[in-house]
Amino acid sequence: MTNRTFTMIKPDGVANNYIGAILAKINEAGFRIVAMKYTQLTPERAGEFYSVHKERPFYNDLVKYMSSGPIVACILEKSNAIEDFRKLIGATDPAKAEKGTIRNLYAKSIEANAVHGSDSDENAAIEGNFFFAGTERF
Ligand code: 3AN
Repeated sequence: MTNRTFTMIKPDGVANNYIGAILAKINEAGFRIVAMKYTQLTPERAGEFYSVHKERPFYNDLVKYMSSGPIVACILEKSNAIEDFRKLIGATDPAKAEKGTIRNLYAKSIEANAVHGSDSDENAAIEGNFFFAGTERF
């Protein structure tokens, strides 16, 4: 266990001015921000990030959506980071996300669901490196 996870505030979270509110929730829940970047993905880079979903029917729309506006990418640190962060953000579909979770509070739809959270230590490392490898110490 690495005690790290990776998150992205997605284009809807940024466009709706929820960066501050979402980062506050993340800090209040005890996560430390290890690296952070405000940027916009090209369709090619978004496609690469979500390549595990290539065969899913929503892949093309997801790639279009994730490259439609700026995002905030962060590496976060806390004990039990992966599981605790998944709990903090709630279910993929905000209609099913538990009350008080980030997706319950700030997301509008299953696609525009405000935040991403890694699902394993292995993917957290891959996703963190996708944004930060070779650019800074983290
Ligand atoms: P999570 O982000 O909760 O780990 P995944 O990994 O199953 O969920 O899906 C990745 C992303 O794909 C979601 N965050 C969401 O934006 C999009 N997505 C997942 N399921 C659907 C769906 N049924 N329709 C449209 N978009 C979806």
